[in-house]
Amino acid sequence: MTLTTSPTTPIAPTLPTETERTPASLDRSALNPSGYWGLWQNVNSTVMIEHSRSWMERLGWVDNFRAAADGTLPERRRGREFTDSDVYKLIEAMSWELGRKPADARLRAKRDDLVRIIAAAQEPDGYLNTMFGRPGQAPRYSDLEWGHELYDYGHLLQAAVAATRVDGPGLLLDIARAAADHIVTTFGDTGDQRYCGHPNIEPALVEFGRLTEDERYIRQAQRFVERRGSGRLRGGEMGQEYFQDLTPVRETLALHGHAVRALYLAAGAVDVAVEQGDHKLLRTLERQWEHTVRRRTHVTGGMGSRHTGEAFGDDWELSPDRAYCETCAGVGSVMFSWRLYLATGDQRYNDLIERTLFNIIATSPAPDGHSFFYSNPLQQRVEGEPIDIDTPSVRSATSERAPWFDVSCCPPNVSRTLAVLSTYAVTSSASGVQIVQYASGTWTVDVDGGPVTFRVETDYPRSGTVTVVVEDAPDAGVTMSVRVPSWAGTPIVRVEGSAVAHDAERSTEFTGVMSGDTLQVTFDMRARFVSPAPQVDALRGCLAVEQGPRVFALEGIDLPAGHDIADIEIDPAADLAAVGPDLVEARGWARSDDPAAGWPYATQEPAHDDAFPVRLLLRPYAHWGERGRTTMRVWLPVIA
Ligand code: FUB
Ligand code: ZN
Repeated sequence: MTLTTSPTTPIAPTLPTETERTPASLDRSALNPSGYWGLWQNVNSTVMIEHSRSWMERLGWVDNFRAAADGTLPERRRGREFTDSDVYKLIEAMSWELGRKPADARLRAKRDDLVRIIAAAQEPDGYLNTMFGRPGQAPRYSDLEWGHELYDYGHLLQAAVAATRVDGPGLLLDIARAAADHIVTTFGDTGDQRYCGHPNIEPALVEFGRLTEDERYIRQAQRFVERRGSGRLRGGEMGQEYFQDLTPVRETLALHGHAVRALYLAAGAVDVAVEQGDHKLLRTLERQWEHTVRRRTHVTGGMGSRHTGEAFGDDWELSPDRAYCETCAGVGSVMFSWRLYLATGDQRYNDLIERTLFNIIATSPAPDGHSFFYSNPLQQRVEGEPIDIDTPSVRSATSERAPWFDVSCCPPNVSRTLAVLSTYAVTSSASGVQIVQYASGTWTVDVDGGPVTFRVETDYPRSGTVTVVVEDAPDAGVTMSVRVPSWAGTPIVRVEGSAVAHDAERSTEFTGVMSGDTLQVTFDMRARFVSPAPQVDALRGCLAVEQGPRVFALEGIDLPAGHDIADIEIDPAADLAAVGPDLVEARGWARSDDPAAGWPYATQEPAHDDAFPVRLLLRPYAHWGERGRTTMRVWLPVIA
């Protein structure tokens, strides 16, 4: 079997076969460990990955594989039906980490141990799942709606892609190839014509096909994408929309149903469109993205308006307190947007990635990496109950991050994303280098004429200055561009050296960049108000505050004693002031509830003479809940 892992193949999760833009490689990039994202990577590497591993051991999710090999299933099986996938996601995160830190022998030993445990559980025909198929268990593929077998394989294949791109072929590739062959045999043209209740196998099969240069896997992904929407899944109490089985992908106008499912499917459909050169399908997916972002996405980039079904809502259904915004939906959104950016070069996709990274992915884990938000609502009305750090939590209910969940898809999803962040920051094409996310670190990428090595120095998002120091460039010079975020206006640009700066489509382009040049852009980082479209009825009369790419929030803990966050209104006429690196001051009013009013309705607007002025301190939404249980809101009512 040929493998696309020559020394020049980048190490990254998504590598389209034919592409103008190639993601940076994990082994040729490094985030500065004291930068914003470098710090997160460090917490991931030193705490989060091991935290997830130990919970999976403690709860028996790894033991399920041991029991499968021992023949002691189903008696010993523990956890929800999809826990196999979490072990695979963990292996993926560990593998990418090994791409960053190949000398980490302890991590390698733990990863390899997990791979051996999984290998022992695989059936001779490639089938691998701890929940189905043995005496006493439901038969294989007897519950495609809820069983997650193909979803689990998706994570297995993605883990194998990571391990193989990092280390070359090994046992995990063999396991994944046997599983992928089994899938093609079972679900091919002459086989079972159904598909999984939870998409994920689609992007995974495409990437596995790219890795192995085996068209069969890509064609199987295409089959799964094309079949969906034919109503072959039993809708049950959630209905077929939950599974994206109401309309074929090509006829779907906006993402709908369960948000993570919809986003993974969309990501896989982009992969299929790109590999098949299917421009019509690609355009359809771009339109789905446009509609979803315009009408079904929260200001944080969060997706999923409904707790019921963890689902997208209808157009404009963006209520802040009921927002679900699962962390995994944030990961899925990054996957979808990243594929569209690679396919089109359009910077609006990177804008959404940035928003989602700073306001969803960075919100989920606590700074110490030991606890997580599963859902990310934009308003918390009550402090909620204290979390027991020794007990898995239900998905979400309180204002504290939980150490683990009965359904713990999110923590390892964050881990696998953080580990590869340097590859999402920079792409290269024959003619140049594109810096699309700002993080301090170093990168080497290839362009026509040779490698380009540069370092980015910035404390973004705390400041808006991004400095690119070019250490090595081809003698003929290179073109480098820096994305200009949609909120940023025209940046201030400085050059030291021979490069020349131009305004380009949603970026600043530097031509004729030589070794030794320094390029600098400075974005306006003044805090600003943002208002919702009038159609978002749940947000009428409210404003939010942003600074750079970050959304800010007011927490009850910062209010004067005795005030409920529900009593606060913001004054849009007063200036916003940055009073600290992560602190914005606004002016507002506090009004007391009047129990004598009897109920919350009156024929007249409330008068202002019962309100008194308050100083409002807003902090990045990503940091909310870090100082203890509290109420919180992003959207603040404007004084009446
Ligand atoms: O079904 C597997 C995962 O569990 C989903 O992606 C999450 O939304 C959670 O329901
Ligand atoms: Zn999740």
